[in-house]
Amino acid sequence: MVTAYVGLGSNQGDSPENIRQALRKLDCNPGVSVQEVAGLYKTAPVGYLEQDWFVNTVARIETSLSPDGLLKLLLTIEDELGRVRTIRWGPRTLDLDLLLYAGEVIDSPELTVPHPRMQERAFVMVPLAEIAPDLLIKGQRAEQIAKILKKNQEIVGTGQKVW
Ligand code: A4P
Ligand code: MG
Repeated sequence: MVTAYVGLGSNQGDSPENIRQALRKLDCNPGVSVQEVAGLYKTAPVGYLEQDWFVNTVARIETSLSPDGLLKLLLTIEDELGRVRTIRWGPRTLDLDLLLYAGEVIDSPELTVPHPRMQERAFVMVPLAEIAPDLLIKGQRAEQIAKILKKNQEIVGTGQKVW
């Protein structure tokens, strides 16, 4: 078993419910156990701006799946929860990103880990810092990165927990 972190985001449909269902599906897989999930955050869209705010959170899991196996599971859950891919960075019922996998560095055509944009994004780093403040990302503490990003990206903690 190794530790991995998964980012969850939604800005279509019942976003908290989409995230709750995604976590349930993840935990139901025999190769995955959900350990801890940050609260839900409302976040301004990044990248493609003409869309609603997102609901985001981050989960820590234990897994016996390989990185590719885990990515496949994430893509399957996205499909099951009705995600239709249209615009890159555009609206989605559910987006699951593999952020970190056991401290591994992976660079294949299908999978890049650590997720290449995570340390620039408050919607990833703020919930990540809530459950893993001391985690080091390129030598810097998650909490420190989150504190800086929070200053110029809009993010509101709701205090709502779905796990
Ligand atoms: N892929 C490669 N590495 C990974 C990884 N570490 N985790 C590949 C997940 N997928 C990875 O992803 C396209 C392909 O990336 C996958 O098939 C997989 O093989 P996608 O989810 O279909 O495309 P996308 O999400 O539209 O694009 P991308 O570049 O992954 O976007 P991001 O970085 O996921 O950003 N604003 C707010 N506030 N909150 C959000 O959650 N999300 C996005 C999406 C943009 N703006 C946002 C939010
Ligand atoms: Mg994605």
